[in-house]
Amino acid sequence: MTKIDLNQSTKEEMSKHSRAISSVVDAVGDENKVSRAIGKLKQLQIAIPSWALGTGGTRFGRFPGGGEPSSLAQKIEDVALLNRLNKSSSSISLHIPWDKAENIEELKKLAKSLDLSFDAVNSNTFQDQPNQSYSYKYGSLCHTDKEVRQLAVNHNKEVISIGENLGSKALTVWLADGSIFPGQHDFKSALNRTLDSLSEIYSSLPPDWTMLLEYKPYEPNFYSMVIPDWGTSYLLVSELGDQAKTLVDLGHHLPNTNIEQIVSTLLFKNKLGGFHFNDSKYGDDDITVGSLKPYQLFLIFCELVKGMDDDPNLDLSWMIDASHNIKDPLEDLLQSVEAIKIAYAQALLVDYNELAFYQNRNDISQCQEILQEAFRTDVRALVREARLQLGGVYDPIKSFRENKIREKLISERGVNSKATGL
Ligand code: AFD
Ligand code: MN
Ligand code: MN
Repeated sequence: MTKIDLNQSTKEEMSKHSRAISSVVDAVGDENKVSRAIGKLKQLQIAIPSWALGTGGTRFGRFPGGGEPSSLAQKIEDVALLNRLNKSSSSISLHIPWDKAENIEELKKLAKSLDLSFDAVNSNTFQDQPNQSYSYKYGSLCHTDKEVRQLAVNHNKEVISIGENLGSKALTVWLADGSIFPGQHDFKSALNRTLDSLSEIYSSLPPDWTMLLEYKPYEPNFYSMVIPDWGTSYLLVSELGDQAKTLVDLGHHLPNTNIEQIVSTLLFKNKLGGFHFNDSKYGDDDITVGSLKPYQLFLIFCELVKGMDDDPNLDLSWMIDASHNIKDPLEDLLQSVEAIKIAYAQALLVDYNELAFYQNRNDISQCQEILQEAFRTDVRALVREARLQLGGVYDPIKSFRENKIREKLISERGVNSKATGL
């Protein structure tokens, strides 16, 4: 593993930081509220997707940088590096079979030695694996052939048992199933077969597990997806039972969809399972969280803070799902975690009783004033204070660069395969 001795925060940094904290306290006008927010920020840990530690690429090409991980051990080590910097990434979400490993017991020891745990495990029935007995070309859990559906069900059951061995407590199911042409699918029978397959998977869930069911309006199918929207996911997870919940992937909505309202509706029925955080302009762009729509992210967190206030036992899966093409994957992930924490910190500043007071009076301007006052408060010092209290660094990106972590990874692992094109 790459040996990194992190520089400590400088005196200048620390004096700047204490000035910044005092200005937030002045802006908020309530020191207790600020320290409560810092306490909650320390608790929020974001799972890092194993598939985002290297360059993802698109169907038009992949331009990998250097030193990217080429084994699950190296992916675990990369998450540990992130967590040493930000102390907010203490778990990894695996993708099976990409992350299947012979030496799993060794990897469990490695993760434990690095204080990392395993979050949700993701199944993969959107690709055919070598020597696969049946093809997923025309779908998996929805397929017209029972043998294909059974293969996909068995794969999900295998993923659950791998996850159990790792201490994971959730299975994420995202289906690429759908149709490209009108007439290809009978919508109702495809949905019914999918529910039937999911029920068999659900029946093998350990009692303390959750099935997280994603939805997506298009891609890789372009005319219809079997689970295209939150309503279909909600319909399915409601049929399956209490251990099935909907997973909201921010990039899985058509442009201008009101995601914060979906989050609130799912919370209303206790069917919000968690998130795949990312950002996007038009489609499932999987780019850095908060890089385009920070206000949307803040509004989502406002619903979450209200939801957590209503139900202190609300237990969600907080995960990133991103694919990096032109930025350093580790820098991108550091920025994404920071953006999530900033949105959370801003949402913690809103006085929801005051907001309700003005909502009940239909004083819409004042409602907006309350929200935008919080959104316009620079809370980075709170996020930094929470990180420093946990033993993280003053500035993760700066520290990543000053300590030449990428250069060290390149010298240890070499420059990865050349850029690929069509
Ligand atoms: C793709 C899918 C979906 C899934 C992820 C990991 O759109 O978001 O969760 O891959 O399998 O982004
Ligand atoms: Mn996703
Ligand atoms: Mn996606």
